[in-house]
Amino acid sequence: MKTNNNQDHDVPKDHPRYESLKYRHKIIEGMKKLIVAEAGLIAHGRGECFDYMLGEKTNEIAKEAIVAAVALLYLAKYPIISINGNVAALCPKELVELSKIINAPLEINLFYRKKGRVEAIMKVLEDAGAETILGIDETKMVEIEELSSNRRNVDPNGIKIADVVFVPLEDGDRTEALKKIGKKIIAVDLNPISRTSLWADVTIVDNIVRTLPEMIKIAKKLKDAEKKELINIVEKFDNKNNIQVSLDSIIQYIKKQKEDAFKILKD
Ligand code: PTJ
Repeated sequence: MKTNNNQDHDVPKDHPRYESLKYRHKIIEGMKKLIVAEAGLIAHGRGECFDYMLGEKTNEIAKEAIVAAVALLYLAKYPIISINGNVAALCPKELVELSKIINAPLEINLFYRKKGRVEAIMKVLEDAGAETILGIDETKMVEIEELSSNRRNVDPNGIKIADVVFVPLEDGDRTEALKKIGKKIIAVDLNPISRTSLWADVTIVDNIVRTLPEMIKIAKKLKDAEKKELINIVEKFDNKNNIQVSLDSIIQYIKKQKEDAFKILKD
């Protein structure tokens, strides 16, 4: 039997699952460097499963949600980008670029606290060009009382005062708590019926690795847009419809696979 001794995770570019394996290995490497929590591997696997059912592409409704998300971030008084281990491992450069374009600080806010994780995430963001990172000084943190998880400790100059919080890849408890204290939430979640997806004001049902480059593109396009235009985009966006259409995409994709799945065996 052939064994796979490939310990450095080099994936041949012609591998049919190259993209997916590349990001899987980024998560594994991230875990070895303490950036990603052990549970982050499981979260990633759950995401992969939904991504598969979305055809591993950014669909039209996700693109609409991305435009609404960017408009909402531009309209915010204090927008903030919340960073966890998975996003930091998958797309640090894009997080930093988006943060600079829309002028929204990055705040590290972790579910699984473990010694060395904040520092490891800080390093990967700094290596990607981040200048200011919030959520790093434990002594200055304040609590969000409505939340019982580790995520309740937030930066007084970040999530605490933010009116719009961008939470890529999130657990449901915090989204609910942040909503209850009046914040607007933008979430990226491949699972359209997670509690985060349902609670958020704008849910981008897509893979964060595709969403961030698209957000950067739209952020550049809307940079000089008038406030009226941004308000119009946000008002026209309907998150309930967005989630329902995302679920329809999954249903249609599965139906198509029911017909087409075995065709690949003929190639
Ligand atoms: O770094 P920490 O300590 O803050 O922990 C981060 C994780 C992600 C481990 C923590 O927040 C967690 O346990 O999250 P959940 O509850 O597993 O939720 C993660 C959600 O993200 C699930 O609904 C997944 O389907 C979704 N997801 C996973 N990978 C991606 C994704 N959504 C978008 N893009 C992905 N690449």
